[in-house]
Amino acid sequence: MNPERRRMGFLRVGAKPFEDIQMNSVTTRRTTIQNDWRVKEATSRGTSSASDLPWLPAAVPGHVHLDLMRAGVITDPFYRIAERSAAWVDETDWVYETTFQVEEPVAASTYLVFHGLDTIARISLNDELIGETDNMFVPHEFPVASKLRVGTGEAGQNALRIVFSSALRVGRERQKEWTDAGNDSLAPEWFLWGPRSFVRKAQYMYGWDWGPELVSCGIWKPVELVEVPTARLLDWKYDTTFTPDGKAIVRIDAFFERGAGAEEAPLTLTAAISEVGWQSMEYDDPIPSPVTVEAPTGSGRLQISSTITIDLPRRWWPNTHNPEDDRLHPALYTLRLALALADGEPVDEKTARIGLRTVELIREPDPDGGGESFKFRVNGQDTFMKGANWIPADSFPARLEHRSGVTSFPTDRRTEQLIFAACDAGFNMLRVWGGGLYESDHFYELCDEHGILVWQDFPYGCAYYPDTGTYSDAARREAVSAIRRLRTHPSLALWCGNNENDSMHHDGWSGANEPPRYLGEKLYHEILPAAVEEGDPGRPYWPSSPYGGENPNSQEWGDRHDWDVWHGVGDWIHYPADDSRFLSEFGFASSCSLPAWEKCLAVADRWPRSPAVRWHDKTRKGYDTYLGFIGIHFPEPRTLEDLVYYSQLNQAEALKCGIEHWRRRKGRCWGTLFWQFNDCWPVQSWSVVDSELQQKAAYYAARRFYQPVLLSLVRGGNRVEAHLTNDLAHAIRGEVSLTIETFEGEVAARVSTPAEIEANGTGPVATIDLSSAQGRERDVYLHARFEAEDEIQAAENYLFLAEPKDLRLPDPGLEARVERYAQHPGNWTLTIKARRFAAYVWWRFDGVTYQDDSPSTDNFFHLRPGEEKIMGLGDLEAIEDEISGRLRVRSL
Ligand code: BMA
Repeated sequence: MNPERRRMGFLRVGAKPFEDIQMNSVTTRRTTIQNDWRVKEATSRGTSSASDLPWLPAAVPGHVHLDLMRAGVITDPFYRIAERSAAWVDETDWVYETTFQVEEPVAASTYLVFHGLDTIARISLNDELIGETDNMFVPHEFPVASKLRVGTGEAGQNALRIVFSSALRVGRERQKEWTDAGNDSLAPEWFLWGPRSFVRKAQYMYGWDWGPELVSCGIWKPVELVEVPTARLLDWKYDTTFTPDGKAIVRIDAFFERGAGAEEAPLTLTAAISEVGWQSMEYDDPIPSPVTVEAPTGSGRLQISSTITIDLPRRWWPNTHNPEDDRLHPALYTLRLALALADGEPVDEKTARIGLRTVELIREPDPDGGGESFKFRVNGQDTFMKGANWIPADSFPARLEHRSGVTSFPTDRRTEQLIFAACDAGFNMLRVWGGGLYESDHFYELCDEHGILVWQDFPYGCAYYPDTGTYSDAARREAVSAIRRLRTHPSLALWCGNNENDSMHHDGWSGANEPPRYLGEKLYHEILPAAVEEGDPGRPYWPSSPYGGENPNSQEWGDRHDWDVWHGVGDWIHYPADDSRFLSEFGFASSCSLPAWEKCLAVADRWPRSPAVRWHDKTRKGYDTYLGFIGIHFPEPRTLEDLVYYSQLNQAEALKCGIEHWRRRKGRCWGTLFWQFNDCWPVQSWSVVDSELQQKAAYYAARRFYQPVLLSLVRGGNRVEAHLTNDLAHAIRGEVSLTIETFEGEVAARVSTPAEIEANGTGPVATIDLSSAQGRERDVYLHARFEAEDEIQAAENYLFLAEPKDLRLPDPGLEARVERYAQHPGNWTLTIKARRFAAYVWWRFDGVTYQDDSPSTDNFFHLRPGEEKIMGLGDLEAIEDEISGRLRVRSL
């Protein structure tokens, strides 16, 4: 992808932030309460008490662990095995306090809004209890007009206090209450029916097979005082109809609420749509004229609708699928909604990006056999989904929240870097996995801008959940709130009920300890689909991942998680036995990068079997099995650097093997979302980008195997067949050449043949006989290349005829240099040249966390004899001294 295009991606062209609205007495005012927070241990039930720790300064948004780390009370739990010694924090209750000043009288409708409290909290204002909360995923608000102290100096000081109860302890108590009340139940079990099932809080914080157990608590999203003298916009949705003559009719439904005393005030809502340009700040032409309608009077949640017709709509396409030019950014429009008094005085405003597209989930009986299709049709095109599973990008999600308040320009660089990386690797979908979060607005905005469709799980995962009484009511309220926030994003493709709960129950994960019924079923099969139908009709809903057919994890119906590889039969060579229709999970674990290890290990820990290295492996695989998997294909890791290199190469080959197979099966298979894209701390996991945002070998492999045009190789007996898979909206034709060559560069056999593949098609295009390689399998490699007639599309691939560890590779004679790019002295290039074949060339700057965010770099690649590769490294000015003399290049 063009880096230029990417940089444009986050210019907020045309978007007008709230701060620009002129404040006056009729306008809704939102003030962030961000300063002077402090934290202390609380006694168990609500009052703060003198305990051992003094009051510590607290950051809001934040988490208690982050405050304790800053104060030096605990060691960073990511460091070595410090996670263990932080366990007491989660058994403790914590109190947060601040004071804020209110100088002017406030409107009768004034609220304290908590955008996110993690989780079980009692809130008091000026020593009066104003509310209790127990869901991390939803905002909470409380009317406070009559409770605020107003005045200058001390008279206007308001004391806000939030006491967080230990979510672990409360979860245990609720579990006992549930059982004591005679409900359907099963014996308490830490993972499938433990405290986490009873608290609506991100499930991964309780520990996962790639994440630490840091349950934590805190004010994880901003706190605001919201004054509503006249009215405020609550949320909105839109729906697009494409007419036969090519227009788009956008119907917008906005929901608002009037302030006390303003129930009858004459109000209008103006809706305006303008095109977002990527070329310049000026390119923001208003398309249709704004539409103004009168707002209804009354109280409570009021609805107001308006319709705008766009004569020449530009469609929102997923990344790499725009039929006009696959490198174009998805088209976005800016929608502005403005509530005003009849005389034009502004009352409240919302600005957002919208995209015009259709997304359907196509499930049709398969005439060629059992089961049914499972594919996404975007703007009428069947689209193979290429992507991965997204987990929260930090164990403490507040570190990712916007620091300066919900209405400000988002600043979360980490999420940005990850979405850029997904986009550069050709992803068109991410699955926001059910053990995590409903992500931040910023996350979905980035997905909108970069054409990444989102498969959104509701946050329930790998467990039974109570699903009656207050639990089902709470689930319904949570779903309504999440749906209202996320439904405006063109990237949102699908709502999904949970992660793996249906297959867990079907497969009897709890063994003899079976519950009397499927606890949680009511949520995913009644409450959540009803909430989607009501709040976001038209968006597909899927009860679970995986789901479909009698066996939810079947290969014939719905989506499938293939964990036979890794958790079952083990080695990745078994992927081609899987003929599923949509792979929403499968993966192979590897070590994190050296920079990530350097962050979390002491020098003494830096060997493959040290206790700290093993602590940062939560896969529960058994360390010898994990190392054994590597040893099937690659040499045994003797150093930490070996562990990084060989495990990452093995993972890259694993994903390549599976994904190339499933892309060849396009027509039956319509998607691969591998497990998992990112990490939340430094760890050996299935991720391809680690917590230091270092791309692993499998990330660079993804850049190759997710290209719109893929050339892949399958060995069968004494021949190799080459396949072309074309995800473009037009046919491609050109020439394929297959060459068997020794590592020294002597050609043993070559085949060249014309090749053609229809739009969105796949098929075999060439074969080569292996007899010339017989007896020399360890000394040769197969190189395949496709050149299209249009000279734009090209693809290449490699195949070894022996295991990498058995290859008789000569010294490749690598030469590498980093230098300033003559034409642009701010930019640097890296050139690597091989005299003989170099397998899996890995370069890095020793001891430096270099951020590779340049789409033109590559790593862990092969070089043919005599080949030279020049890569742009971007601007290295800031780290010029750090990297000098530190370039390291290694090959197999
Ligand atoms: C599936 C996922 C995750 C897990 C992964 C690897 O179960 O949904 O829960 O991390 O497999 O075991």
